[in-house]
Amino acid sequence: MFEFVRFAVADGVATLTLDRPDRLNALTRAMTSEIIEAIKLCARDDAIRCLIVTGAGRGFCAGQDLEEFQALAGPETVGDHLRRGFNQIILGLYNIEKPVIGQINGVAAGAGLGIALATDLRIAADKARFAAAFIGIGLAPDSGVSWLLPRLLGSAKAFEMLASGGVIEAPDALRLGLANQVTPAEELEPTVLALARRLAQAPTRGIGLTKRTLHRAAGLTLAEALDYEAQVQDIAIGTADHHEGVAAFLGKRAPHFVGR
Ligand code: LHQ
Repeated sequence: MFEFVRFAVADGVATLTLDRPDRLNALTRAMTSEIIEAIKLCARDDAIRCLIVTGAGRGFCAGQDLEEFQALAGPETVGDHLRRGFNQIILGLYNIEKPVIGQINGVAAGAGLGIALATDLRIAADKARFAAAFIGIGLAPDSGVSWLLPRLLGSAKAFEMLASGGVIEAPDALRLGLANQVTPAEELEPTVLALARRLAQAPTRGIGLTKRTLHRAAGLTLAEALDYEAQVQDIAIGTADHHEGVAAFLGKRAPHFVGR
């Protein structure tokens, strides 16, 4: 179905693998369209209850394919290129109301850093690196990095990383809160798969609504956030998984959540 990504679904877990390993999975137009399409597929399919995003080979994603970008001619501005392409990937991952795990197998640079930051949980291999990369080619951050990075690192560290073009290695990423967990490279895939399978058995609607409230709260006062929480809880209380969770607790048995 796709040429530049691999997309597989098993046990409620979708795995989206960026698949141009000889270019460290740098993003071409065609690959960008495929990623957007795969995210839409995940959003539409209720049987998918967790998404893993990873890269083939030794890189996660090296951002814009600079060779292709150099060769692109036409009336489209860079701004339009971003609006049509990378912005849709970032918003798609951020807004999808299911858990998204970034399986950060190697370097995440530029727009690839943006993709990593747009996931909900980043589990990194010990050899993974996070590189802003934009300043190395004289650019300002894009792909959500200006918004997501300071929220994770704080503004001073984010500026340092962006302005210096410095690279953050996996152990520092863990210490700074950029990665949730770091594993030896050979343990990355099984660790992420086990986590994804657990999340795929969890109350998916509740997780989706958790994302919604966290995102919304970022722009609200406490009083507004309290009101928004109350609105969202009115939705959560009507889910099958809420009823199952309470019934299982009172019945002293393990819950069986169906994601609705
Ligand atoms: C690549 C790339 C790449 C093509 C490695 N393109 N081939 C938005 C709008 C418009 C324009 C520009 O950008 C954006 C947003 C952005 O994403 S800006 C940031 C763009 N990305 C970069 O500037 C990163 C460029 N890459 C690097 O700095 C390094 O490759 C990193 C630090 C990612 C990894 O370094 P190494 O581990 O030493 O690998 P390498 O450099 O040897 O790369 C392996 C191959 O992949 C190599 O090809 P080769 O034929 O020599 O084996 C690279 O040329 C190729 N590659 N990134 N973005």
